[in-house]
Amino acid sequence: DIKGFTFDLDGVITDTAKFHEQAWKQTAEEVKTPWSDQLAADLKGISRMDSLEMILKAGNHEKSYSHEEKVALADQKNKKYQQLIKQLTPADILPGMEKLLNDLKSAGYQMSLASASKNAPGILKQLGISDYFKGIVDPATLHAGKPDPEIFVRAGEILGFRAEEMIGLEDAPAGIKSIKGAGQTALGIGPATKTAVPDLYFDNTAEVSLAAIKERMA
Ligand code: B16
Ligand code: MG
Repeated sequence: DIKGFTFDLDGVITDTAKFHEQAWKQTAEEVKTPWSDQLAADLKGISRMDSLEMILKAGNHEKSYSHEEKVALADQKNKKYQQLIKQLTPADILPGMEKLLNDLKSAGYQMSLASASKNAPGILKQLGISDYFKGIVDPATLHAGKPDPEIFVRAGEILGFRAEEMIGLEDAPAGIKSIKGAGQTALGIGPATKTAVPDLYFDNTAEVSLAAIKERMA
């Protein structure tokens, strides 16, 4: 029996991807990496430092950046990002997601957050939905980011259920791999997740409801 849900944030609960993209684009310009939709898609769910490494690699830079320079570039990106997410309000919750959280809570399910974002606690606050979650994994304490299972294992530990009793929700292939590695049921949202073969699939957040999930699990 399903008892809990482990949620990704960006792309599942709210679309912060557009702000990440806007901020990373500036970094890419600065280090002269050509921007592409593929690069933007590959960065989804990937931690801040790993994202920077991918951008540097995509540019085939002759110059190698020192650790200090990388930290400075990542800090710069985060400042820009934090500036952009100041405008987030409850109206920015993706279609269907507040109803889902509400229905899950009413039905007695427990929820935790498995976001790679160090900005996640602030984002939940701005969206007005912090109280739905029993806890948030602190990504600063992880040894490896998505696709490693660790973050969803930890989100499961917050709830205290067995892996088979939990469903993880993700919009990125790296996240689906992480959920499956943790032994939870992987619910994929959007065509990009198909490459990682989610256990349950929905085209968009509006289609994800407790009723639809129950129907497909039956
Ligand atoms: P931060 P998620 C991820 O969020 C984003 O998809 C990814 O683009 C970002 O680099 C990562 O969080 C780290 O975010 O720089 O705020 O710590 O999809 O795991 O909710
Ligand atoms: Mg995501």
